[in-house]
Amino acid sequence: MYTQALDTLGAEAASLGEGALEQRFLARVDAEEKIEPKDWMPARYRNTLIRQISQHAHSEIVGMLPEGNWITRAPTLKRKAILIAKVQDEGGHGAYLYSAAETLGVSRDQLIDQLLSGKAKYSSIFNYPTPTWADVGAIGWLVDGAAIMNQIPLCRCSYGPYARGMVRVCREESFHQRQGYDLMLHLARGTPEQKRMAQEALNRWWWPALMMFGPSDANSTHSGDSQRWKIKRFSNDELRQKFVDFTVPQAKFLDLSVPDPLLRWDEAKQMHTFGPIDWNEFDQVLKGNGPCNVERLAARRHAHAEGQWVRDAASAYAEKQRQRAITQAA
Ligand code: BYC
Repeated sequence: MYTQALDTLGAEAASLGEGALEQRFLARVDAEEKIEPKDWMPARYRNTLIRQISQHAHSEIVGMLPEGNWITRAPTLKRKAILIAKVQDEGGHGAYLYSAAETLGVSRDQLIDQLLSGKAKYSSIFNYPTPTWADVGAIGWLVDGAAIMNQIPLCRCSYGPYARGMVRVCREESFHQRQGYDLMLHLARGTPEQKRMAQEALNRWWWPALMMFGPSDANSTHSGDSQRWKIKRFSNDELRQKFVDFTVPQAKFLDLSVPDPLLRWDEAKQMHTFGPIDWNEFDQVLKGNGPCNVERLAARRHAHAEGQWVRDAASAYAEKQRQRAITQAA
Protein backbone atom coordinates (compact mmCIF):
# COMPACT_ATOMS: atom_id res chain seq x y z
CA MET A 1 0.00 0.00 0.00
CA TYR A 2 1.26 3.51 -0.69
CA THR A 3 -0.02 7.03 -0.96
CA GLN A 4 1.28 10.13 -2.67
CA ALA A 5 -0.60 12.90 -0.89
CA LEU A 6 -2.95 13.64 1.97
CA ASP A 7 -6.33 15.20 1.31
CA THR A 8 -5.58 18.86 0.80
CA LEU A 9 -8.49 19.79 3.06
CA GLY A 10 -7.11 17.79 6.01
CA ALA A 11 -9.28 18.05 9.16
CA GLU A 12 -11.54 20.58 7.43
CA ALA A 13 -12.93 17.71 5.30
CA ALA A 14 -14.66 16.30 8.40
CA SER A 15 -16.76 19.47 8.81
CA LEU A 16 -18.17 19.35 5.25
CA GLY A 17 -21.33 17.46 4.38
CA GLU A 18 -21.44 14.67 1.77
CA GLY A 19 -22.91 17.04 -0.88
CA ALA A 20 -20.17 19.64 -0.45
CA LEU A 21 -17.48 16.98 -0.49
CA GLU A 22 -18.85 15.52 -3.71
CA GLN A 23 -18.97 18.96 -5.35
CA ARG A 24 -15.41 19.59 -4.36
CA PHE A 25 -14.39 16.15 -5.66
CA LEU A 26 -16.05 16.82 -9.04
CA ALA A 27 -14.42 20.25 -9.28
CA ARG A 28 -11.03 18.64 -8.69
CA VAL A 29 -11.72 16.04 -11.37
CA ASP A 30 -12.83 18.78 -13.79
CA ALA A 31 -9.65 20.72 -13.04
CA GLU A 32 -7.63 17.60 -14.03
CA GLU A 33 -6.24 17.19 -10.50
CA LYS A 34 -5.31 13.64 -9.57
CA ILE A 35 -7.36 11.99 -6.84
CA GLU A 36 -5.05 10.22 -4.39
CA PRO A 37 -5.74 7.28 -2.03
CA LYS A 38 -6.33 9.36 1.11
CA ASP A 39 -8.50 11.98 -0.59
CA TRP A 40 -12.24 11.95 -0.05
CA MET A 41 -14.00 10.25 -2.93
CA PRO A 42 -17.60 9.11 -3.49
CA ALA A 43 -18.20 5.45 -2.65
CA ARG A 44 -19.36 4.79 -6.23
CA TYR A 45 -16.10 6.19 -7.64
CA ARG A 46 -14.11 3.97 -5.26
CA ASN A 47 -16.17 0.90 -6.17
CA THR A 48 -15.93 1.56 -9.90
CA LEU A 49 -12.16 1.82 -9.62
CA ILE A 50 -11.86 -1.35 -7.53
CA ARG A 51 -14.01 -3.17 -10.12
CA GLN A 52 -12.11 -1.93 -13.18
CA ILE A 53 -8.58 -2.08 -11.76
CA SER A 54 -9.08 -5.57 -10.31
CA GLN A 55 -10.63 -6.87 -13.55
CA HIS A 56 -7.66 -5.36 -15.34
CA ALA A 57 -5.22 -7.07 -12.93
CA HIS A 58 -6.96 -10.44 -13.34
CA SER A 59 -6.80 -10.00 -17.14
CA GLU A 60 -3.04 -9.55 -17.01
CA ILE A 61 -2.58 -12.66 -14.88
CA VAL A 62 -4.99 -14.91 -16.81
CA GLY A 63 -3.56 -13.35 -19.99
CA MET A 64 -0.23 -15.05 -19.28
CA LEU A 65 -1.79 -18.43 -20.04
CA PRO A 66 -2.60 -18.42 -23.80
CA GLU A 67 0.91 -17.31 -24.78
CA GLY A 68 2.62 -19.20 -21.94
CA ASN A 69 1.30 -22.29 -23.74
CA TRP A 70 3.96 -21.69 -26.44
CA ILE A 71 7.08 -20.97 -24.34
CA THR A 72 8.35 -24.55 -24.53
CA ARG A 73 7.66 -24.75 -28.27
CA ALA A 74 8.88 -21.36 -29.55
CA PRO A 75 10.70 -22.02 -32.86
CA THR A 76 14.00 -20.25 -32.06
CA LEU A 77 15.99 -19.23 -28.99
CA LYS A 78 15.43 -15.55 -29.82
CA ARG A 79 11.64 -15.98 -30.07
CA LYS A 80 11.62 -17.99 -26.86
CA ALA A 81 13.54 -15.28 -24.97
CA ILE A 82 11.17 -12.59 -26.28
CA LEU A 83 8.11 -14.62 -25.32
CA ILE A 84 9.39 -15.39 -21.81
CA ALA A 85 10.10 -11.66 -21.28
CA LYS A 86 6.65 -10.72 -22.52
CA VAL A 87 4.76 -13.21 -20.39
CA GLN A 88 6.83 -12.15 -17.37
CA ASP A 89 5.93 -8.50 -18.08
CA GLU A 90 2.22 -9.42 -17.97
CA GLY A 91 2.73 -10.90 -14.49
CA GLY A 92 4.39 -7.63 -13.47
CA HIS A 93 1.46 -5.62 -14.84
CA GLY A 94 -0.90 -7.72 -12.74
CA ALA A 95 1.23 -7.01 -9.65
CA TYR A 96 1.22 -3.20 -10.22
CA LEU A 97 -2.52 -3.27 -10.77
CA TYR A 98 -3.28 -5.31 -7.63
CA SER A 99 -1.15 -2.77 -5.71
CA ALA A 100 -3.12 0.12 -7.23
CA ALA A 101 -6.40 -1.59 -6.25
CA GLU A 102 -5.11 -2.12 -2.69
CA THR A 103 -4.71 1.66 -2.26
CA LEU A 104 -8.54 1.80 -2.41
CA GLY A 105 -8.93 -0.32 0.73
CA VAL A 106 -9.36 -3.82 -0.65
CA SER A 107 -6.86 -6.62 0.00
CA ARG A 108 -5.08 -8.67 -2.64
CA ASP A 109 -6.33 -11.86 -0.98
CA GLN A 110 -9.94 -10.70 -1.38
CA LEU A 111 -9.36 -9.90 -5.04
CA ILE A 112 -7.65 -13.20 -5.77
CA ASP A 113 -10.47 -15.08 -3.99
CA GLN A 114 -12.96 -13.30 -6.26
CA LEU A 115 -11.02 -14.44 -9.33
CA LEU A 116 -10.56 -18.04 -8.19
CA SER A 117 -14.19 -18.42 -7.10
CA GLY A 118 -15.30 -17.31 -10.57
CA LYS A 119 -17.05 -14.18 -9.20
CA ALA A 120 -14.71 -11.63 -10.80
CA LYS A 121 -14.56 -10.87 -14.50
CA TYR A 122 -11.39 -10.74 -16.58
CA SER A 123 -11.05 -9.81 -20.24
CA SER A 124 -13.10 -12.01 -22.58
CA ILE A 125 -10.14 -12.29 -24.97
CA PHE A 126 -8.21 -14.71 -22.78
CA ASN A 127 -10.85 -17.41 -23.11
CA TYR A 128 -9.77 -18.25 -26.66
CA PRO A 129 -7.22 -20.97 -27.53
CA THR A 130 -3.78 -20.64 -29.17
CA PRO A 131 -3.59 -23.70 -31.45
CA THR A 132 -0.60 -22.54 -33.57
CA TRP A 133 2.56 -20.48 -33.18
CA ALA A 134 0.94 -17.77 -35.32
CA ASP A 135 -1.57 -17.15 -32.51
CA VAL A 136 1.32 -15.79 -30.43
CA GLY A 137 1.96 -13.22 -33.18
CA ALA A 138 -1.74 -12.39 -33.50
CA ILE A 139 -2.04 -11.83 -29.74
CA GLY A 140 0.92 -9.44 -29.69
CA TRP A 141 -0.27 -7.55 -32.75
CA LEU A 142 -4.02 -7.43 -32.06
CA VAL A 143 -4.56 -8.05 -28.35
CA ASP A 144 -1.68 -5.89 -27.15
CA GLY A 145 -2.56 -3.40 -29.90
CA ALA A 146 -6.12 -3.16 -28.56
CA ALA A 147 -4.80 -2.98 -25.00
CA ILE A 148 -2.56 0.00 -25.89
CA MET A 149 -5.46 1.80 -27.58
CA ASN A 150 -7.49 1.38 -24.39
CA GLN A 151 -4.68 2.03 -21.91
CA ILE A 152 -2.98 5.13 -23.33
CA PRO A 153 -6.01 7.23 -22.29
CA LEU A 154 -5.94 5.48 -18.88
CA CYS A 155 -2.53 7.15 -18.29
CA ARG A 156 -4.66 10.33 -17.86
CA CYS A 157 -7.19 8.64 -15.57
CA SER A 158 -8.27 10.81 -12.62
CA TYR A 159 -7.06 8.27 -10.03
CA GLY A 160 -3.33 8.84 -9.44
CA PRO A 161 -2.07 5.31 -8.68
CA TYR A 162 -3.91 3.79 -11.68
CA ALA A 163 -2.75 6.54 -14.04
CA ARG A 164 0.89 6.24 -12.95
CA GLY A 165 0.82 2.43 -13.19
CA MET A 166 -0.49 2.70 -16.75
CA VAL A 167 2.48 4.79 -17.93
CA ARG A 168 4.90 1.91 -17.37
CA VAL A 169 2.43 -0.72 -18.56
CA CYS A 170 1.94 1.14 -21.85
CA ARG A 171 5.67 1.34 -22.51
CA GLU A 172 5.94 -2.42 -22.13
CA GLU A 173 2.77 -3.09 -24.15
CA SER A 174 4.25 -1.15 -27.02
CA PHE A 175 7.21 -3.59 -27.15
CA HIS A 176 4.70 -6.45 -26.95
CA GLN A 177 2.73 -5.13 -29.90
CA ARG A 178 5.90 -4.62 -31.96
CA GLN A 179 7.18 -8.16 -31.33
CA GLY A 180 3.77 -9.58 -32.32
CA TYR A 181 3.67 -7.58 -35.55
CA ASP A 182 7.26 -8.59 -36.33
CA LEU A 183 6.34 -12.25 -35.82
CA MET A 184 3.32 -11.87 -38.13
CA LEU A 185 5.49 -10.12 -40.73
CA HIS A 186 7.95 -13.02 -40.75
CA LEU A 187 5.14 -15.54 -41.18
CA ALA A 188 3.31 -13.47 -43.80
CA ARG A 189 6.53 -13.15 -45.85
CA GLY A 190 7.51 -16.77 -45.25
CA THR A 191 6.42 -19.99 -46.97
CA PRO A 192 2.82 -20.36 -48.24
CA GLU A 193 2.17 -22.61 -45.22
CA GLN A 194 3.44 -19.92 -42.81
CA LYS A 195 1.34 -17.26 -44.54
CA ARG A 196 -1.71 -19.50 -44.23
CA MET A 197 -1.04 -19.90 -40.49
CA ALA A 198 -0.82 -16.10 -40.12
CA GLN A 199 -4.11 -15.61 -41.99
CA GLU A 200 -5.89 -18.24 -39.91
CA ALA A 201 -4.66 -16.65 -36.69
CA LEU A 202 -5.93 -13.25 -37.87
CA ASN A 203 -9.29 -14.88 -38.63
CA ARG A 204 -9.43 -16.31 -35.11
CA TRP A 205 -8.43 -13.15 -33.21
CA TRP A 206 -9.98 -10.27 -35.17
CA TRP A 207 -13.52 -10.37 -33.76
CA PRO A 208 -12.54 -11.28 -30.17
CA ALA A 209 -10.06 -8.33 -30.29
CA LEU A 210 -12.91 -5.97 -31.23
CA MET A 211 -14.93 -7.34 -28.29
CA MET A 212 -12.12 -6.42 -25.86
CA PHE A 213 -13.35 -2.82 -25.95
CA GLY A 214 -16.56 -3.90 -24.20
CA PRO A 215 -20.24 -3.68 -25.14
CA SER A 216 -21.51 -1.04 -27.54
CA ASP A 217 -21.99 2.41 -25.97
CA ALA A 218 -25.75 1.84 -25.85
CA ASN A 219 -25.21 -1.21 -23.62
CA SER A 220 -22.27 0.02 -21.55
CA THR A 221 -23.56 0.36 -17.98
CA HIS A 222 -20.54 2.07 -16.45
CA SER A 223 -19.36 4.42 -19.22
CA GLY A 224 -21.54 7.39 -18.20
CA ASP A 225 -20.14 7.61 -14.66
CA SER A 226 -16.64 6.60 -15.69
CA GLN A 227 -16.43 9.33 -18.32
CA ARG A 228 -17.92 11.92 -15.95
CA TRP A 229 -15.23 10.98 -13.40
CA LYS A 230 -12.51 10.98 -16.07
CA ILE A 231 -11.61 7.35 -15.43
CA LYS A 232 -12.46 6.61 -19.06
CA ARG A 233 -11.58 9.34 -21.55
CA PHE A 234 -13.23 7.70 -24.57
CA SER A 235 -16.26 5.48 -24.99
CA ASN A 236 -16.00 1.78 -25.88
CA ASP A 237 -17.16 2.39 -29.46
CA GLU A 238 -14.78 5.34 -29.96
CA LEU A 239 -11.79 3.23 -28.96
CA ARG A 240 -12.96 0.28 -31.06
CA GLN A 241 -13.22 2.57 -34.10
CA LYS A 242 -9.72 3.98 -33.51
CA PHE A 243 -8.39 0.43 -33.28
CA VAL A 244 -10.01 -0.62 -36.58
CA ASP A 245 -8.72 2.50 -38.37
CA PHE A 246 -5.23 1.92 -37.03
CA THR A 247 -5.04 -1.83 -37.62
CA VAL A 248 -6.59 -2.31 -41.08
CA PRO A 249 -3.62 -0.63 -42.87
CA GLN A 250 -1.27 -2.87 -40.86
CA ALA A 251 -3.15 -5.95 -42.14
CA LYS A 252 -2.80 -4.59 -45.69
CA PHE A 253 0.95 -4.22 -45.23
CA LEU A 254 1.07 -7.87 -44.14
CA ASP A 255 -0.99 -8.72 -47.25
CA LEU A 256 -3.52 -10.49 -45.00
CA SER A 257 -7.31 -10.08 -45.20
CA VAL A 258 -9.38 -8.86 -42.30
CA PRO A 259 -12.20 -11.45 -41.93
CA ASP A 260 -15.04 -8.98 -42.39
CA PRO A 261 -16.81 -8.83 -45.79
CA LEU A 262 -18.54 -5.57 -44.77
CA LEU A 263 -15.33 -3.72 -43.91
CA ARG A 264 -14.80 -0.66 -46.11
CA TRP A 265 -13.27 2.80 -46.05
CA ASP A 266 -15.86 5.57 -45.80
CA GLU A 267 -14.30 8.51 -47.64
CA ALA A 268 -16.86 11.03 -46.37
CA LYS A 269 -16.44 10.08 -42.71
CA GLN A 270 -12.70 9.37 -43.09
CA MET A 271 -13.08 6.12 -41.15
CA HIS A 272 -13.73 2.44 -41.70
CA THR A 273 -17.19 0.99 -41.38
CA PHE A 274 -17.33 -2.62 -40.31
CA GLY A 275 -19.75 -5.52 -39.95
CA PRO A 276 -21.83 -6.32 -36.85
CA ILE A 277 -20.13 -7.83 -33.81
CA ASP A 278 -21.59 -11.10 -32.53
CA TRP A 279 -22.66 -9.87 -29.08
CA ASN A 280 -24.21 -13.23 -28.32
CA GLU A 281 -20.71 -14.77 -28.46
CA PHE A 282 -19.42 -11.99 -26.15
CA ASP A 283 -22.24 -12.63 -23.64
CA GLN A 284 -21.56 -16.35 -23.66
CA VAL A 285 -17.85 -15.83 -22.98
CA LEU A 286 -18.70 -13.46 -20.09
CA LYS A 287 -21.06 -16.07 -18.65
CA GLY A 288 -18.21 -18.60 -18.52
CA ASN A 289 -19.13 -20.49 -21.70
CA GLY A 290 -16.23 -19.43 -23.94
CA PRO A 291 -13.90 -22.05 -25.46
CA CYS A 292 -11.34 -21.90 -22.61
CA ASN A 293 -13.06 -20.36 -19.53
CA VAL A 294 -13.00 -23.60 -17.53
CA GLU A 295 -9.40 -24.38 -18.49
CA ARG A 296 -8.17 -20.87 -17.60
CA LEU A 297 -9.70 -20.86 -14.11
CA ALA A 298 -8.50 -24.40 -13.45
CA ALA A 299 -4.95 -23.33 -14.38
CA ARG A 300 -5.11 -20.31 -12.03
CA ARG A 301 -6.51 -22.41 -9.16
CA HIS A 302 -3.78 -24.99 -9.66
CA ALA A 303 -1.05 -22.29 -9.72
CA HIS A 304 -2.47 -20.71 -6.55
CA ALA A 305 -2.52 -24.03 -4.70
CA GLU A 306 1.02 -24.86 -5.87
CA GLY A 307 2.22 -21.48 -4.58
CA GLN A 308 0.85 -22.00 -1.06
CA TRP A 309 4.23 -23.12 0.32
CA VAL A 310 5.87 -19.92 -1.00
CA ARG A 311 3.28 -17.74 0.75
CA ASP A 312 3.65 -19.82 3.94
CA ALA A 313 7.45 -19.53 3.83
CA ALA A 314 7.30 -15.76 3.28
CA SER A 315 4.86 -15.33 6.19
CA ALA A 316 7.00 -17.50 8.48
CA TYR A 317 10.10 -15.46 7.57
CA ALA A 318 8.27 -12.15 8.18
CA GLU A 319 7.07 -13.44 11.58
CA LYS A 320 10.63 -14.52 12.49
CA GLN A 321 11.94 -11.04 11.60
CA ARG A 322 9.17 -9.42 13.65
CA GLN A 323 9.97 -11.56 16.71
CA ARG A 324 13.68 -10.82 16.32
CA ALA A 325 13.00 -7.06 16.21
CA ILE A 326 10.90 -7.32 19.41
CA THR A 327 13.64 -9.30 21.21
CA GLN A 328 16.33 -6.82 20.14
CA ALA A 329 14.21 -3.83 21.24
CA ALA A 330 13.55 -5.37 24.69
N1 BYC B 1 -14.31 -8.80 -21.12
O1 BYC B 1 -20.14 -0.84 -18.74
P1 BYC B 1 -19.00 -1.50 -19.44
C1 BYC B 1 -3.62 -7.20 -21.66
C2 BYC B 1 -17.87 -6.09 -18.64
S1 BYC B 1 -4.84 -7.27 -20.44
C3 BYC B 1 -14.96 -9.11 -19.97
O2 BYC B 1 -18.63 -0.97 -20.77
P2 BYC B 1 -16.52 -0.57 -18.29
C4 BYC B 1 -2.83 -8.39 -21.95
C5 BYC B 1 -17.61 -4.95 -17.67
O3 BYC B 1 -16.59 -5.30 -16.76
C6 BYC B 1 -5.68 -5.73 -20.61
N2 BYC B 1 -15.87 -8.26 -19.41
O4 BYC B 1 -17.75 -1.58 -18.46
C7 BYC B 1 -2.55 -9.31 -20.98
C8 BYC B 1 -18.97 -4.79 -17.05
O5 BYC B 1 -19.21 -5.87 -16.15
P3 BYC B 1 -19.51 -5.64 -14.55
C9 BYC B 1 -7.11 -5.77 -20.24
C10 BYC B 1 -16.08 -7.10 -20.04
O6 BYC B 1 -15.70 -1.06 -17.16
C11 BYC B 1 -1.85 -10.46 -21.29
C12 BYC B 1 -19.90 -5.04 -18.22
O7 BYC B 1 -19.16 -5.82 -19.14
N3 BYC B 1 -7.55 -4.40 -20.29
O8 BYC B 1 -3.47 -6.20 -22.24
O9 BYC B 1 -16.98 0.85 -18.26
C13 BYC B 1 -1.42 -10.69 -22.60
C14 BYC B 1 -20.39 -3.75 -18.88
O10 BYC B 1 -19.31 -3.08 -19.59
C15 BYC B 1 -15.44 -6.73 -21.22
C16 BYC B 1 -8.32 -3.83 -19.35
O11 BYC B 1 -8.75 -4.46 -18.42
C17 BYC B 1 -14.52 -7.63 -21.77
N4 BYC B 1 -13.85 -7.38 -22.91
O12 BYC B 1 -15.69 -0.74 -19.66
C18 BYC B 1 -1.68 -9.74 -23.58
C19 BYC B 1 -8.57 -2.35 -19.53
N5 BYC B 1 -15.88 -5.50 -21.59
O13 BYC B 1 -18.22 -5.22 -13.94
C20 BYC B 1 -2.37 -8.58 -23.27
C21 BYC B 1 -9.24 -1.69 -18.35
C22 BYC B 1 -16.78 -5.13 -20.69
O14 BYC B 1 -20.56 -4.59 -14.45
N6 BYC B 1 -10.68 -1.78 -18.40
N7 BYC B 1 -16.92 -6.09 -19.76
O15 BYC B 1 -19.97 -6.99 -14.06
C23 BYC B 1 -11.46 -0.96 -19.14
O16 BYC B 1 -10.98 -0.09 -19.84
C24 BYC B 1 -12.93 -1.11 -19.04
O17 BYC B 1 -13.22 -1.87 -17.86
C25 BYC B 1 -13.60 -1.80 -20.29
C26 BYC B 1 -15.10 -1.99 -20.00
C27 BYC B 1 -13.43 -0.91 -21.49
C28 BYC B 1 -12.97 -3.18 -20.53
